[in-house]
Amino acid sequence: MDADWLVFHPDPKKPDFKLPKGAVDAHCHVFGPAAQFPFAPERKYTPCDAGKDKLFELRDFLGFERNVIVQATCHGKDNRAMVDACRAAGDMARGIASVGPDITRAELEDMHLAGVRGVRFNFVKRLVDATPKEVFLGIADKIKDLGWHIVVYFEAQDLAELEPFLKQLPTTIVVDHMGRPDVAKGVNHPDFQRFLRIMAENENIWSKVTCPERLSLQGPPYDDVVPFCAAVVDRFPDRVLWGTDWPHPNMTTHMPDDGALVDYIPRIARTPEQQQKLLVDNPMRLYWA
Ligand code: 0GY
Repeated sequence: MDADWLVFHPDPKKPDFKLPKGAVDAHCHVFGPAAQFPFAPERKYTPCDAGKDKLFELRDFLGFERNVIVQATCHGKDNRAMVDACRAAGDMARGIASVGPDITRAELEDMHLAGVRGVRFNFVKRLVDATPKEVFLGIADKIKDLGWHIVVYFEAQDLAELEPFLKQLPTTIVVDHMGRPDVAKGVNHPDFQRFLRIMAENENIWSKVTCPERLSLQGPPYDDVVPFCAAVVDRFPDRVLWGTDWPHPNMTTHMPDDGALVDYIPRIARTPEQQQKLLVDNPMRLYWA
């Protein structure tokens, strides 16, 4: 792994917040293990091993029932580690793949059988080389008949330029980490208001209210990110998802305690109704219907 890589928390706390029955960790990854599933040559980082067994252990420890495993960029378009984890979990996991324009229908159907329900389009420059939008549109066309959706990862400064592209996508869209707002600017800044407006105008756009540990300038317990997550949950309670982001790739300041992250949930989804939608009803509708 990279010399400065931060390894996931070895001993997270048991959450005080009791997750509702059937809760889904809707954003997490598996890394390798590299001896079985080598990392991609084009990767921008080399992580520690964080395989499916560790993920399922954490799922059970925190009180989740299901996972949505998102293909991590360190595995490029080689989805074998993610697909293997989905198969091993049986019906308790779904996957999001990264694919190229040459993907065949048979390959997509095979992944569908394993539990894959979407593809990820990544615009974060430190993670991937740029993919032309026409290529993404071609992939969108290939996956839409399977009932899959598209997860998009971008940073706040890119949203204005991406808006017309998002409007062209023919499926449900799930935005990672609220489009990574700059929390120093505050909820009322035009950048975050643009994100809320786009969600209001496009009912096919969902958001993960995830990764306070990435967005926070203050560090734990991430007070500065609460208003952003809460604003999205309050306005769009039927279109939000939550996940741990375990094993937390590319953290540089600190490694979050996954149990403390679970305790963050009632601060951003403040009623039992919001929590039920965020953790159970929404992910079940999108991934298991
Ligand atoms: C995340 C965030 C990051 C990395 C990846 O696939 C990835 O490599 O998603 C990041 O570095 O911001 O969602 O895990």
